[in-house]
Amino acid sequence: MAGTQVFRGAKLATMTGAETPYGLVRDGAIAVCGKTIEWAGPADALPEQFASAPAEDLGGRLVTPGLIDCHTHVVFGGDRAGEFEMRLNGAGYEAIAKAGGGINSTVRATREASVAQLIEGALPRVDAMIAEGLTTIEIKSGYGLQSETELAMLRAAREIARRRPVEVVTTYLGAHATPPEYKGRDDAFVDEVAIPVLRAAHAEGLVDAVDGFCEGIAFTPGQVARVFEAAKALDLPVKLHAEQLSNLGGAKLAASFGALSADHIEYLDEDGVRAMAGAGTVGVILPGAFYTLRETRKPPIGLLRKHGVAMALATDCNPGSSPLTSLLLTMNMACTLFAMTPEEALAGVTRHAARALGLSDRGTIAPGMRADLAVWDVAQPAELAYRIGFNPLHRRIFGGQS
Ligand code: DI6
Ligand code: FE
Repeated sequence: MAGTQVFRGAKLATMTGAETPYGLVRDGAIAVCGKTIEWAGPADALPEQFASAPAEDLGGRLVTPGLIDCHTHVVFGGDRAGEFEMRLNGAGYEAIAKAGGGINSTVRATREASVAQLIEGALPRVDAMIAEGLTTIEIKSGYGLQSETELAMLRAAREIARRRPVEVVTTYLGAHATPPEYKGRDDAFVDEVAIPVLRAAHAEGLVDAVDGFCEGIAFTPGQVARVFEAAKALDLPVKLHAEQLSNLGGAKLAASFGALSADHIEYLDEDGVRAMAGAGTVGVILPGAFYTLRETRKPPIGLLRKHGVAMALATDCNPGSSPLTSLLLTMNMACTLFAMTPEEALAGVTRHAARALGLSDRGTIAPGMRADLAVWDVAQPAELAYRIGFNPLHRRIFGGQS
């Protein structure tokens, strides 16, 4: 077939959810036409129609779906190394936030940055992720908290997809924190800024989904529900930072809106897990924030498994609670800190991450899927989560292009 390309000599971790661990095909082949996988399976079963297509031997290397980071705040101004230092000298994350530091210090720096500066700041972080096989990234707003800067963050996020071979999914996170000019007037901020700016950003085509931060230091379930109602009216999917530092019933609220995901969820209880299972809401596990904040309460992995809630894994890359740009290290942390299995970790950055973004065209190696692939110099898939600080990526294929 014209324009078709075949990869042979590949050990495929198809991640299709089939019975075999990792959906592994030991001696596999993949036929790619344009941006799409036409066929994938055992090399000796490659259909006749692909026999004459140009073929490339991958030398027995492991091929996985391209990695997907489904929760990042990778666009922001400034950094918070000073705050990191303060925490290690005894100040708490919530105390720093209440004293005007934390998220609001990044808000100040982000408001001072131009779109060009936001892009320049984010690209090295995105490049570090791409170097580890990333092909799709979600990027949130939420450090502007005023019209102009929220729009600037989302424009910067869209521009990253034009500057780099990576797909970007944007999330509007206007209800992330209350900025200083609205201090003590959270409700007014939600109604006068978070919701109207969502409508403006949506009108500019900048929003793929809507998120909120439901927490004692952020917004109540009632305030989040108002933002979600506005999202629903625009036909936008929702997701939520829920149960990170306490249990306010955020995951249950998210599930009641049919949310794509509830994220962090360290304090999630079985009731919340049941609600997520019923709604098909993905649990996004963020070990980078748990690690950085030296939290001790772990997400209820056993309950999520028991109720069949899909678990995704993401970096939560942000300057405060998770200055992390490595999905491989995220996988390792999920295994070592939360006892997720290496297979769950890989599913968390492929199949389940795609689901957390509402994307049905990626995250597995199967016919009809985007030809986003990562080729690794490893003998077995468990090595991806096993190593610490080592990058075995051999090459990345993005939309069929090397
Ligand atoms: N939870 C997080 O982990 C990030 N945002 C949120 O709602 C942290 C944001 C920050 O500290 O800058
Ligand atoms: Fe986050």
